[in-house]
Amino acid sequence: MSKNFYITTPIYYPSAKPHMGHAYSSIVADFFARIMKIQGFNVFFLTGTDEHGQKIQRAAEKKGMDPLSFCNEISKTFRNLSKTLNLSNTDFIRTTEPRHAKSVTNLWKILENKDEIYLSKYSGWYSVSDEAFYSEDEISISNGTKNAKISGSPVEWVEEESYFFRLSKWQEPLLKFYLDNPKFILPESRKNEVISFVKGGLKDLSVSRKSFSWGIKVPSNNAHVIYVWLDALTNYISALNYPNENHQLYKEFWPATMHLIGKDILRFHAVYWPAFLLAADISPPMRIYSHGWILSGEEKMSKSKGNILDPIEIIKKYGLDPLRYYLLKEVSFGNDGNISKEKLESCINSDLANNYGNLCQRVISFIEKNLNSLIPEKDVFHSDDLKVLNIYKDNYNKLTKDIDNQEINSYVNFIIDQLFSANKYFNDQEPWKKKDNIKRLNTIIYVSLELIRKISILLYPIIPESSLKVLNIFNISKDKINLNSIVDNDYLNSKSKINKINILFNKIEKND
Ligand code: ME8
Repeated sequence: MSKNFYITTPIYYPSAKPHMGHAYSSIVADFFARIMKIQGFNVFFLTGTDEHGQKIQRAAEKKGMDPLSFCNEISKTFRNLSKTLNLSNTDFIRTTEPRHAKSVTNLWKILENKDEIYLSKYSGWYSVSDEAFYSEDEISISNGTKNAKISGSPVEWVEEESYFFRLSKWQEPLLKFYLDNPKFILPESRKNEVISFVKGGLKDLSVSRKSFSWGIKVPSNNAHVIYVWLDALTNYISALNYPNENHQLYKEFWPATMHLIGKDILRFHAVYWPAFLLAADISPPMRIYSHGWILSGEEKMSKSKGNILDPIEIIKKYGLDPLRYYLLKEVSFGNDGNISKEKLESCINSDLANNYGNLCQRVISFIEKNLNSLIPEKDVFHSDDLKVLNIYKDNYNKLTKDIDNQEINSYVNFIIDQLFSANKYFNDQEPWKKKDNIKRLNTIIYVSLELIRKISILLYPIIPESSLKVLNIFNISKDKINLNSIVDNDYLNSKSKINKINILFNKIEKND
């Protein structure tokens, strides 16, 4: 298996400020980037902003700004959000950068030279909000307005000269590609959705617009701008220096291991993107994972619906790691999830403060009081010790399989079970009653420390800042974290001093 891992988030439209849905995709991608990193993978993690198209042009006009100044401003809020979310991204791409334009123009030329693109006329429905073309049967009428059934966004009639990509020609090759690569689209339910869409017949796709100018020009005909989705999808290779296919980044990281996206943009990623790439003789990515929506009440949270939750406000009130933990634990990955203050507070109080925080505090303060802050020397392990310690080794393969299959909830549940079992172990073993049997007392404390170390490593991709605070008591820094070390039962050096730790999570009082 290749030791390179390339993960991407969608590049977000800077038509308005980021919201919880964007934060969710980015946090999940960061989880995968970090967990692969601590398995020794060479990780490239890309995020960014998608800045061309009619939607952005209109949003800028509304503000009385030129599109680039408008994008400069809002793209910055997305870049700042990446920092606020503590993302470990390697790069942040903007589609208004020259490196990207070069890549898109090159891909266009290849497609045109291969006769995959031809000039004709488009007449049909277009949603500016989705930046998508819809056929008559994909439209419904409600309250006198015509909307796209799939997203509910309004559509308008467009009639203009346009270049077309021969998508229809790729129907059979795509179906074969899905068959040959059964895990290309996950979860399974989404794969079936895509396959039936493609089986339903593909029409050639309009890939240029003439009625506005904010975009990358068609190289052979400057009256046209390249369709924003063909432009945007190419970001995944422009960040690797495509068209320079000999560039180290391109050689190491393409095809991408996983494009993580929301289910709203599945068709673009699972149908159009592999078709463009196959047509240009470029390998498609290995996986498209399309997660569900973060709902506000029963509805999708979105800018156009005006029901957005501001991640910055939540982080200010509760802290980043609690939000990360909450989103990764409580949203059933792949499905829609509701976000509620009550559930977030219960995660903080029960799991983080009571379960993890307490375990660390109790064991550490016991060592400070009784063992001069030194990691004790262990004696032979009893069966009670081995039972709690070996579970990590016994489940290691299952855990890495969960990760490879994006079974986030199963991974988190394993950690929660181990937190309970570590707390129970400490309670049941009662080290405070073993002061006349120092060898046993030392062993119990050594085991408890090993459990804290193992759990903190597993928690690192979820709550990196808090986990590092705990690992710091053993002088384990970020670069030294290795997932595989959770199988060791005697990793810690006896006699070395443990560092101090402050309270990790404050409990939320009911009337806060
Ligand atoms: O579609 N719940 O950008 P976008 C969960 N520029 N995730 C959500 C969400 C919600 N309520 N709302 C948004 C675009 N997202 C294009 C992408 S990629 C080449 C171009 C997340 O700003 C989710 O990942 O509308 C969704 O797919 C993405 O943000 C859409 O972001």
